[in-house]
Amino acid sequence: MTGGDAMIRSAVANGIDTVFGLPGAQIYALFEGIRAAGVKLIVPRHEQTAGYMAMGYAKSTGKPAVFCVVPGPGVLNASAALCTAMGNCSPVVCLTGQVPSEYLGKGRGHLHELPDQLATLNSFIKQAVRIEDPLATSQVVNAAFRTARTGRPGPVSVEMCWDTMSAPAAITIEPGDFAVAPPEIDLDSIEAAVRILAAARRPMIFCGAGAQHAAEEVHALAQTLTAPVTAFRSGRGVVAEDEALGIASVAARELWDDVDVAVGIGSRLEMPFMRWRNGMHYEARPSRCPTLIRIDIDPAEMARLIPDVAIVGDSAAACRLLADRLAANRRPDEARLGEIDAARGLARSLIEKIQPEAAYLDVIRRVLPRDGFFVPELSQMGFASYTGAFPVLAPRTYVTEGYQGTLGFGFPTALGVKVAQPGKSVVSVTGDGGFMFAAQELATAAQFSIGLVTLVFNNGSFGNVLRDQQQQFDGRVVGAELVNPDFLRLADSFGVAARRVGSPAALESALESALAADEPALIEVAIEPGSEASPWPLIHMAQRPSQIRL
Ligand SMILES: Cc1ncc(C[n+]2csc(CCOP(=O)(O)OP(=O)(O)O)c2C)c(N)n1
Repeated sequence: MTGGDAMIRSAVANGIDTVFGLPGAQIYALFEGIRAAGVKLIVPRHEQTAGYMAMGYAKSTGKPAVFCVVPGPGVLNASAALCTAMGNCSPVVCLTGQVPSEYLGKGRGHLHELPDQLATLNSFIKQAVRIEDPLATSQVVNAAFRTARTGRPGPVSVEMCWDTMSAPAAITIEPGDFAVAPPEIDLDSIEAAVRILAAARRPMIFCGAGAQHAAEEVHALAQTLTAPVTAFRSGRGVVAEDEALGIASVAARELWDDVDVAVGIGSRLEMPFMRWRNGMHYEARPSRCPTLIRIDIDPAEMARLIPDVAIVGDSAAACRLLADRLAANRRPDEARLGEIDAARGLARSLIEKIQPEAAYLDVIRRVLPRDGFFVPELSQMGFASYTGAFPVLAPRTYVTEGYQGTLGFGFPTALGVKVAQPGKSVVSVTGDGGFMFAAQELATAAQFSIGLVTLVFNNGSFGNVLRDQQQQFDGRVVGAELVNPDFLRLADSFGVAARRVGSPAALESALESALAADEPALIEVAIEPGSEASPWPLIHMAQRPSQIRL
């Protein structure tokens, strides 16, 4: 087999049955390998989408996903997806090529040559490696999958030179490497946390992406403590936000000032320490802070934000140990449940003032099944959804971009989510600006029958920028107004069904029928430019929400 065959067969040995990829001469051997192995291939119209689709696949399943692109410009086209996957902890594996081995490092200017692709990638993804010896292909690819899944998950790339990838060699494929051993948990740290939590009066739990696989154990811990469980983006849905202990950010902020012990689970704790405080000021050891317990698989996190008790290990195992040890020490706290409910009610009354976003998000929540997927964007609807205006009801169903805030990730990522979740409803909720970053992928949706429903909220502007500029620069607007295509005719020309609506009620029936059809669909929602209430007072909350005037 060729090196390319071996790369694909090794990916298959690691559980891969679908690849997102865009071909080119240097990686023809990879595509021949995809064909020979019978792997499903989805070909988008830009490499960024190959990366985002893999990210959506990985984020919504918790399993690794693979994309294949040409080196140099192909890899760089996918680089925004790769840095986003790094930020949101997606185990994405990029298989790519390289110049012929005799040209490596010569600077001769061979096709797709970068001065140092490995160094470039290694500066912002988890690891980039090259297969130097074709006979070691299986071991290198297995190690790449292990790296992507071990510790804090993240993107990895594996490259191979054009000549070695194309040449036949006597390569053996070893079984995939599925056993990822988490670090052993130091029981002293568990005991220290138990002592603090046993006496905690108003503990609160913050989840991040690192808690998504641990829903049962987080529930057990939360119930033992009668602790509200909250999250900003990546950790939402671990505890459903319509359960007694599940709350989104606004309700959590209302309770925060009285919290005596905060427990971070697989979370960077961006919300309390960067959003609810001065985001320009960095404190590794925050002042004015409840006692802080952090559970994280990445020991480096404990230096970036220093807790009182650091538990390094798998969050499911750590929560189980804590819940078991605390069960005898704690009683259900009815009064606390009342406080959580009151905070939820207050949050709802404030969120209802964020119009029309709240009304549209209500409709989407009503129509989308509990286990349906919602992929937001950097947009008025997306930002408003952070507040709890869109309650998240199941793990992994709210697929976000994490701290990179990458405009344009939403539609292509949602395509990948739908490929991974063919039997589930998937909705991409985007602004007109963000949608146009990858609008041509309507072709991919049509060609591969990806039944994603995309809602384009069209306010004819980079609305967030428009409002910021109007508010901060005496009404002067620079570079925020857009001239858009006719989205219905655009979608139609790609063979994608499209409708335009202008009210939440009209969206309700349009969304119901689009989801029922389970075919690629675009719904344009016409929004008067500048008419959206700003969701930001309910995102950067220096004060308790009950003191905020909207
Ligand atoms: C890659 C990238 N480029 C630029 C931005 C800055 N940015 C954030 S929101 C936004 C405007 C989004 O406009 P649109 O998608 O139309 O949504 P709206 O705010 O109008 O609802 C821009 C330009 C960003 N976050 N990411």
